[in-house]
Amino acid sequence: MAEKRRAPIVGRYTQEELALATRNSGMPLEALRYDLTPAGLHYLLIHFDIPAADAATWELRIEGLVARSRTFSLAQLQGLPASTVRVTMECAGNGRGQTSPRYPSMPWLEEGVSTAEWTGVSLSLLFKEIQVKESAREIVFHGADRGFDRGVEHSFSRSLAPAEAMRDDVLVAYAMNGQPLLPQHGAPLRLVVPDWYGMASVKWLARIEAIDHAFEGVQQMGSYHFRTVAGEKGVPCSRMRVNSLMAPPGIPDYYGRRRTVDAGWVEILGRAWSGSAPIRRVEFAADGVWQDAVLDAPTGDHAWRRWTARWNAPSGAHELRCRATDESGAVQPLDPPWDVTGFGNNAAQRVEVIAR
Ligand SMILES: Nc1nc2c(c(=O)[nH]1)N[C@H]1C(S)=C(S)[C@@H](COP(=O)(O)O)O[C@H]1N2
Ligand SMILES: [Mo]
Repeated sequence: MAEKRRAPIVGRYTQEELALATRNSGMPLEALRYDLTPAGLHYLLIHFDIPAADAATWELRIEGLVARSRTFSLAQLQGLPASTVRVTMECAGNGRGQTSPRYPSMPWLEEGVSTAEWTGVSLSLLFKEIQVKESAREIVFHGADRGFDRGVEHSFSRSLAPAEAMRDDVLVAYAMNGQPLLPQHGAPLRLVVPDWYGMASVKWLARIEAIDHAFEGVQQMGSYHFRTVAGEKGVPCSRMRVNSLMAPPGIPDYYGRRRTVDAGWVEILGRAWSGSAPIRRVEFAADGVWQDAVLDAPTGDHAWRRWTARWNAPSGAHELRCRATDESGAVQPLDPPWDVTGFGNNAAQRVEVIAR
């Protein structure tokens, strides 16, 4: 595939980045207080345009290396046994805007993450009927949205290995938080792949195809790889790295977002998640002094975990941070890990606060 990678940027955001940032909203960090992000506050990442989609005539075609190709209407899928899964989804590019030089793309600071309850049909249930052949090497999921990236026209399509696609918790979802999907979240149908970065959860899902080779689509091979230098093959982005955020305490300044709190005891609340292993520990720091945060009970195998910490704030300027560790032993780094296209930045958050 032609690699016409954009040149990295040091310094001010470009008009193109601002256009992406206004189309693709993040979750306001105060929404970390909700176990489930209300649909209208869930972050958004839409590469092209939201396609015109009519739920009454929408069809999902499953074909390729399968014993029985089939086309399902939405009503047919809704007639099958339903599953609901609570999923924390994070954009692989979350944190890109904090790295320098940065790759010209969606300049997330840290707000490209949210949690929703998705309802739909388990893909493994559909596959029982369709029967994927032994010769299938990958399952490709095609979205109905289309556009260009780096000069190549394509639909947003992604693939998974059959074993990954067959997991019971991988859903063809038609509802979010108990309501029909909103247009911006993939109405009327989307894939939801728990634990993986968001790009795997293909929205406006129109076609599923079993193929006998590695899928080479732009969104599969061109993008979504960890690469230390441009042009190298790299490692595909898959499961979310361990990460955490706090809801910035106190009240913000309108323009600079800097926080003000009253001196004395401050309750800090946040969330921690990892697509690789359960959360083991969260630490909170004020001015570089780390303490263990208190973890709430988990609310699902694929959802973020709430944590709290108490901080006795002396008057003056302070820097707050938090970092999580998962059961694999992975811990968030203090500085952004280097990646050419700005994927997977799970560096510990920094929040500047003035206590008065
Ligand atoms: N068809 C399609 N699916 C897509 C995308 C897209 O642009 N088109 N964006 C992906 C990316 S990069 C992310 S992070 C998630 C975001 O899902 P959300 O907008 O519902 O939060 O959708 C994924 N699925
Ligand atoms: Mo993303």
